Amino acid sequence: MIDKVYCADVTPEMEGEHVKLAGWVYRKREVGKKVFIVLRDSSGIVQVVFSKDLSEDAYRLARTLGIESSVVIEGTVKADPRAPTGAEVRAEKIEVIQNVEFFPITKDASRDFLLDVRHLHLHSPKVAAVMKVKATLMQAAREWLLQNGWYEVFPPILVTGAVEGGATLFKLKYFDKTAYLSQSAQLYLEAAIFSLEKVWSLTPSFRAEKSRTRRHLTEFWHLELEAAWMDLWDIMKVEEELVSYMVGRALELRRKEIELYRKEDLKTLKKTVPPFPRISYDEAIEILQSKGVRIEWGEDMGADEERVLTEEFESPFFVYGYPKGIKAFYMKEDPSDPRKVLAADMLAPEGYGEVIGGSQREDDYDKLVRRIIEEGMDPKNYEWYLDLRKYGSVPHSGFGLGLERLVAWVLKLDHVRWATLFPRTPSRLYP
Ligand code: NSS
Repeated sequence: MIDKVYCADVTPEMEGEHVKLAGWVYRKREVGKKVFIVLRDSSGIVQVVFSKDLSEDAYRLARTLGIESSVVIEGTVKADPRAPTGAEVRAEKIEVIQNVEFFPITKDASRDFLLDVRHLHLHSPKVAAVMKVKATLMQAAREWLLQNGWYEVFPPILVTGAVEGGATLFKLKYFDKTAYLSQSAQLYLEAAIFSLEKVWSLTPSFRAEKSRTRRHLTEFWHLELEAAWMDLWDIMKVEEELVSYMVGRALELRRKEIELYRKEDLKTLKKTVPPFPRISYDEAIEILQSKGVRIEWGEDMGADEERVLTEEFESPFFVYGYPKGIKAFYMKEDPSDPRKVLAADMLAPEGYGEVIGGSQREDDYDKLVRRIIEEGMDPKNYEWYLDLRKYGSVPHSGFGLGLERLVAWVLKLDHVRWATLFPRTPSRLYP
């Protein structure tokens, strides 16, 4: 329907214009001899008035409509300060595509029920706002990546080995072999830098995480970057520039949607400007201990510890220089302290915590083999990856950003599952 006018495009300046609208019934009320319908489509809403005097047929049809019915309406624009958007459409004609007698989602629906009927929950403009913000964050990422000379690549999802530990691998039968669902494109991106130097990908990543936290999905969208010739400090700069650009563009292009969730509370988003604060893991442990958190040097920080740490910051920030024992095999040993690796996580403020995990990669063949063995893995399974350290090895670094985690923070959602179309968690595979 190419001649359709979008609801949000109906403005008082269009007074007197004839328009055709197509959408869904969002609200309906009857007052005297009039039916007021708030029509919604992907752009927003507009009020449509049906009066017996103008068109008796349309008025009678409008009276029968249930919430979420799909309709095509023709009418004339009338400026009206009382209408929610300052203009309304006086209906002359209506075509009912489908009348819905009863929409299963009512005001008192529980959150569990909303997830059970997620396919219908997606009708909600408030849910659509999340998806628009997510799309805009990725649009911004693409803009930034293009402007800065990064190549998009398309890595495999069916893989033969772990990147982030065997415990969270999803295993599947691959003819007479075993395959896994990718946890991260990283190892493949590392291979791609030898000709493309700066590469990125957006893929679903899978983690068989049984942990039921507000920041874990079993399937999430993973934005990963990998670059030759960059050390940890270089890649941290890339991270803060990319993330501040994404957040800045979202504020610019999706203010209305963000305010739906955050109201006036935009301070941390506005403070997302480089350089982000940087603290070492050692400092992080000291801060936590001084705040009464029981954690010792060498232990990993979970969501709870990170939440406490975020109280110290008003923008995203970095924690760098983690102990080797709690980080992945591919991270480069810190030449100035072999107990540590050249890794940095980016944490979002307001209790959210880790949104990015990144590091410089171990580029030394012998050290990498040793790390693989130490982690209890078989170097034979990583032969191709080890080859990358034999034929023109270069210093290189990269990171992965969990898109749902970024969205959850930007919109202050209480769980990453609300940041994805159809969330996958240990207890949810349907719809
Ligand atoms: O495990 S990570 O910390 N790091 C990697 O996967 C690296 N191999 C990425 C790389 O360097 N190319 O995951 C990266 C980010 C992490 O900071 C989260 O934001 C997100 O991916 N992530 C998740 N989001 C949602 N659910 C789950 N389960 C999850 N796991 C990681």
